[in-house]
Amino acid sequence: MSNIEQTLSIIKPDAVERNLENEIKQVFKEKGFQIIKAKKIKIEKSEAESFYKVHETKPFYNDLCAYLSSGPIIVMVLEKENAVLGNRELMGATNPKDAEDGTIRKKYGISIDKNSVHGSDSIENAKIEINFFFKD
Ligand code: IDP
Ligand code: MG
Repeated sequence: MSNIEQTLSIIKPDAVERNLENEIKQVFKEKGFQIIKAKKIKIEKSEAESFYKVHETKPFYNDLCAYLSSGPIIVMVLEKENAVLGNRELMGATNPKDAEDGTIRKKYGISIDKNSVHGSDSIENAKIEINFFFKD
């Protein structure tokens, strides 16, 4: 049975700054993801705070929001069979040090905060996050 899903992916400021946009998009395409929508934007800190609201009680929340709003990012809607989990697997562990070979964070991530990509963690959150950046 086909189970086509969409998920939200973000290429974070550390990767955009290193001109990795096209290289990372190519990784997604090679793994069978269709890039349905993509735009380069810079968000305000208040928007990052809203996007990452689930983390508001964490000690790293302020730094995280400052970071995501520190420079241009690429927000994308990716589509594929089981896209949400597939993207999480392709991204690798949150801390690049723990990420497996072949994952985006292993290859491009610099540190736990500068880990190059964001990906939705559930189908429910994918819908919320896609709507956050792409309200048509
Ligand atoms: P995820 O991006 O793998 O889903 P989350 O736990 O949702 O990881 O955390 C969101 C983002 O917050 C991470 O991608 C990372 O950049 C940052 N982060 C998570 N844990 C820490 C931490 O312990 N210190 C600093 N930054 C963190
Ligand atoms: Mg997360």
